Amino acid sequence: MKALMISANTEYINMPTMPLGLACVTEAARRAGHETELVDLLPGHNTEETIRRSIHSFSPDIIGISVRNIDDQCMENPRFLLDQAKSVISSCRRFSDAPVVIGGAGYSIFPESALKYLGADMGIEGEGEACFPVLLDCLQHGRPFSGLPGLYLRDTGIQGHRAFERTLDRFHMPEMDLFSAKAYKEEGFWLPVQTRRGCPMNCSYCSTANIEGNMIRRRSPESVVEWLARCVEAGFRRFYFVDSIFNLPPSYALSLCNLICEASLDIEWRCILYPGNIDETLIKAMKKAGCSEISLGFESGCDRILKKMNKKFNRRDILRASSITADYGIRRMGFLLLGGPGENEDSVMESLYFVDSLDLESTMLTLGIRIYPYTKLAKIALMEGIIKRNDDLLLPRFYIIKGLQKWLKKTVDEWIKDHPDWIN
Ligand code: B12
Repeated sequence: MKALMISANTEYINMPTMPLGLACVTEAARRAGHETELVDLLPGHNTEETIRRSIHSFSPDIIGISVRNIDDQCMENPRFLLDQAKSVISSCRRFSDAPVVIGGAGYSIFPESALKYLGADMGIEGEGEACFPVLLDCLQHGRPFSGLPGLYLRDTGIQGHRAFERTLDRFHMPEMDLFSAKAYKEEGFWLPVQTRRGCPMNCSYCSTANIEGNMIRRRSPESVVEWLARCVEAGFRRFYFVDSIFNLPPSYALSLCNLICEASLDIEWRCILYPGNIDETLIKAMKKAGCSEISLGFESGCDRILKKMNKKFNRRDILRASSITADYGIRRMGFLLLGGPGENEDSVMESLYFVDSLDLESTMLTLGIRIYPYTKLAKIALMEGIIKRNDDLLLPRFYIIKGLQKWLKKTVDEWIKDHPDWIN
């Protein structure tokens, strides 16, 4: 089968992101003997023309499209990014009769409603490496799709419950030719690398369990380092560990860092650090292995709110994480998510002053929290009448505690004026 794989994301918000997930699925399909071509629409200029040309020259039997972003999670002025994917699908329909299959993080949070909204033929919820090649085989040999794990059809819905591969080494990491590095050169980029999937932390607002499940599944650190070494050989030097939490479990993170050091890879990397239970030995090893920046996802600086968010750390832990990383010269970007359940003027001011005292290199402030299905936040929002039972939440809905919005906006605007390194 000839599978044209398209990454629909054209957003530069925060940083340009290379389509690692689509590359993983493409790698799996070609290792299963199918002919593939990957088109990354981000660096291009004329999406419709790029699609037309790719379809014309490749003549695909099937088109796989990766849907990363639904929206930008900005309450004040939300941008609904799914329409970009919708127009990519329309272009595919214009130039080809091949069936269109969608997947990706954005799709997996809303498998039914996103499929309906986007008008694709099928969707694969969760990781695509196992199901997509089997789907291609079924299409090639005219076999039925029933029972395929995580597959949704537009007309008949789910075909089989999604599966979570326990040993990620069963899925090959993508070869470098799947990343159009040259096209990204001008922007500068951090090559994404994933070592683990799944998050058991169950933060009250988070959608990761919907996307990757709540059990940590890993690649062996050896296979990750072997891949990094090949990337270095191919000329890549900067990496972004896209695991939801880099330091979980800490023993895994430590082995990974030690192996990177042993391999003498001269690389620079960033990751997302959970502020709980930080051990100096790990931070030291991270620095030695090339970590230059961490995203510290604490979200609040008030213990009462942290508890409500189901965070397993407190202000003391955040302070410790921040000061140890600073001691090792690692840049720190902090995140504050203000206006959630239980928030009041005191807790907001406590957070602002606390984060100010950390003296981070930068802080990202978000007002209001995007509500995702199956979360504790969605339950609270339903109880408080902010959302309705039949609201599928595909169109972004936000939680902001009643009565605080105006004051919060004014306070944050004033705060940011005096803090040039804070971003809203
Ligand atoms: C790391 C990360 C970032 C990093 C990215 C760094 C980098 N260099 O790539 C940073 C911090 C920069 C970032 C920024 C943003 N992010 Co972000 N990010 C993530 C995170 C944690 C991991 C993404 C990732 O790379 N996963 C690893 C790859 C391998 O997995 P994958 O892409 O999901 O692919 C698998 C499957 O989905 C599937 N699949 C993928 N494509 C396809 C295609 C087909 C055909 C099939 C069958 C299957 C399939 O198979 C793949 C392999 O198993 C996710 C949350 C999560 N746990 O997924 C959020 C997430 C994707 N981000 C999200 C958002 C919103 C954003 C921002 C808009 C936030 C902002 N306002 O700044 C920006 C947008 C950036 C951009 N330019 O597009 C949302 C998207 C949902 C939504 N509401 O839109 C997520 C889901 C988090 C959330 N809130 O729920 N992000």
